[in-house]
Amino acid sequence: LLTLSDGTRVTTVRQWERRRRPELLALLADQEYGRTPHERIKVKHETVAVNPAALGGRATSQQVRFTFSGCGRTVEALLLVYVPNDRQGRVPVIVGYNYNGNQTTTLEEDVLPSPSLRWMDYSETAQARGYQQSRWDYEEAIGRGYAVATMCYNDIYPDKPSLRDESVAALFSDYDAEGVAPDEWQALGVWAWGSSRIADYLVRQSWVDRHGLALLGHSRQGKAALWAGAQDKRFAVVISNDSGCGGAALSKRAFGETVARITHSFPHWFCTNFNAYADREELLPFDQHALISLMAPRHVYVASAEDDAWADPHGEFLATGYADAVYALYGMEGLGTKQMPPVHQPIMHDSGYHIRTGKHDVTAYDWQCYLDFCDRHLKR
Ligand code: GTR
Repeated sequence: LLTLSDGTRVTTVRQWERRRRPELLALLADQEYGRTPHERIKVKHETVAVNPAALGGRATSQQVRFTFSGCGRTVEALLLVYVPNDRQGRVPVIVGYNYNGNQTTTLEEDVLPSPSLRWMDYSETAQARGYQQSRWDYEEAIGRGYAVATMCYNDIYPDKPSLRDESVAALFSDYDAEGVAPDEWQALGVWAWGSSRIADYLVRQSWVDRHGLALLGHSRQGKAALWAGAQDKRFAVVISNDSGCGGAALSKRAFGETVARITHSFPHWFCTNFNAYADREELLPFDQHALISLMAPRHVYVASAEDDAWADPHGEFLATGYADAVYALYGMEGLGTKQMPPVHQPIMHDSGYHIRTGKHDVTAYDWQCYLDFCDRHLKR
């Protein structure tokens, strides 16, 4: 982590920030996630619904339509925000994508279905109101003084290779429907970009503490959250829940999901340069601890689940711990141990980690830990 490509040892924050950090960002873009375009496309925001009596009167919900446009086309996305009614001044915000649509994150009747539902062939059950409400502990977050902002990730890039033309990527001027360049961004890169557009909106709201943005992602969205947080320093806390291969887990362990498996099952997630590391992880010029370390001196929290071997909990723990070297440069405290903690014994320093019992999921226990970690770092 602390050796430049020319062999120079990095011993100061200045060298890290001026030389090594940009070098790693460029490597991750070229070889794994693809380049994020510099071009700015048009985004329009319209508040389509406000409910001051949401969550039994404890919150105000706002639903905001984002219309992205470029190259004569548009893509619509819908942001759902819950803001605590009992607040003094600005509040921190937990930002995260949901999987099956905003309407699946809550039982509240007025929450509109996400526009991308029309692309996805979810069963009635999978798109039903409240279907994934257990993953969104709005009550707890609101009670602890946090707003929550969520959008369906499919609104930004519908998660199928065949739907690339319907994604936000197709709005950029160098988009080529016929093929992708080897270092071109694909879904993970586009999802990460979308999180930054949510941040653009939030930091302009009068109720938002712009220094209090936490980005939370589960699984494939845990991967995208780390990549977004690496690029966008407005996210003061980045939380990766069960992100596994291409997220927090070390690729070179090749334990659970491997580069070969993931690039084969999901050819539209990473840039195509990444395919070259299938069964050849040892050739990667970095590993995922590099991605995690790019959050420093901001805060990163990684979580695993005991029955989620596919995501390689031990590899997620080790990668988080290897990033300690960069926190140390800043005089900050990383995990501070190479010994994996037992279940339900979170480590919460400048970076953090826990493993809980149970399967691949986001649970109330995870939210408790994330809010505890945010309390430490976002509440002033
Ligand atoms: C799995 C995939 C994982 C993870 C997961 C998810 O099928 O192998 O990398 O992304 O999906 O996003 O739920």
